[in-house]
Amino acid sequence: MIEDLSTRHDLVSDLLRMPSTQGEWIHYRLSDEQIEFFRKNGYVSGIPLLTESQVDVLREQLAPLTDPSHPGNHLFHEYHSNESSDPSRVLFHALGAWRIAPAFHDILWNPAFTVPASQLLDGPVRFWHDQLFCKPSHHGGIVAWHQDYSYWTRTEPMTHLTCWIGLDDATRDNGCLHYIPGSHRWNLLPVTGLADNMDAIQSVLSDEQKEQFKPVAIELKKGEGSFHHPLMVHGSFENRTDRQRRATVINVFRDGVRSASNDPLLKDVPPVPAGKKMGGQFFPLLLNPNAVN
Ligand SMILES: O=C(O)CCC(=O)C(=O)O
Repeated sequence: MIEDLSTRHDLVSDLLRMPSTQGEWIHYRLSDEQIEFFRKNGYVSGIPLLTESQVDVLREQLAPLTDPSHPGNHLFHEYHSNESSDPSRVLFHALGAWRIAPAFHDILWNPAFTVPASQLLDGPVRFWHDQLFCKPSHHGGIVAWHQDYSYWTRTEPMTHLTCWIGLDDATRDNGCLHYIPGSHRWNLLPVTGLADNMDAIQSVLSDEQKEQFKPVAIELKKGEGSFHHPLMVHGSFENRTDRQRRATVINVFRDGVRSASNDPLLKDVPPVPAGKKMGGQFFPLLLNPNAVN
C-alpha cells in the first residue's frame, strides 16, 4: 500500500537541506532587477532551482510514474499518457506527483523556489497543484498557447504563480516553453484546448493582441526554472530531436486565495466551500516569509 504523501507537510527525503540562517534564506532572493523584469514582462527565467544530483533523483522517480500501472497511479488528480488526440505527437501530462514520489513532494518546499515565489506573490506561498509535462524524443507533442488562469477561475482572487522547472536542457528544438511578453496585461481568455491545435488561441484574440503576439523562446538548462504570471500566454512546440524534454511545474497562490466553487477543486479532493480560504491536506502553506526573514 503506497503512502499518500499529501498528509506530510514536512520533508520526507534527503533531497533538500533547508536554510538554517537568515543569510542562507537571503541567498535565494531574486534581485530587484529580476522582480522588475517580471512585473514588466510577466515572467522571469533562468533561475537556478535544482542541482544536477537533485535533477537525477527527480528523473529516477519520474520514470516509474509514467507507467499507468504504478501502484500510486490512483493518487494522480489527472493523468494523461498522451493528452494529444494524435498518437504520433505525445504529451504526457499529470497532476499530483507530489502525493506519490518523495522527491516531487519535497521540491515544493525547495527554498530556491519558495523564496522567489514569495517575492513575486508579495506574501506567503500556498500550494495549488503540481504538473508533469513530458515530451518523448522524435514524436513529442505541443502544448497549445494558453493562460493558466483560464483553467483556474474556481479559485480567487487571481494571485497565482507558475514555476516551470526543466528536468532536461530545454531548447527551441526539443520543445521549450515560449512566452508572449506583456500578455499578462491582457484580459482573461477562454480555454481553447491544450494539446492539439497550437494556434487555436488566435480565434479569441483582438487585432491588437494579434499584433503584440511576439513569442520568445525560454531556453533553459536542466535544473533551471522560469516563473510566470497567471495571465501570461505561453505554449511549446513539438519535440523532434532525439532527446526527451521533461519538466515539472509547481502552481501556487498567495495565502488567502479562496475557493470559488462548491465542487471538488481537484479530482478526489474534498470540496472547499465557495468563499472559504484554501488550505488543509491538499493545499499546504509552503513558505511564510515573515517567519524566516
Ligand atoms: O511544459 C510545457 O511545455 C508547458 C507548461 C505549461 O503549460 C505551464 O507551465 O503552465
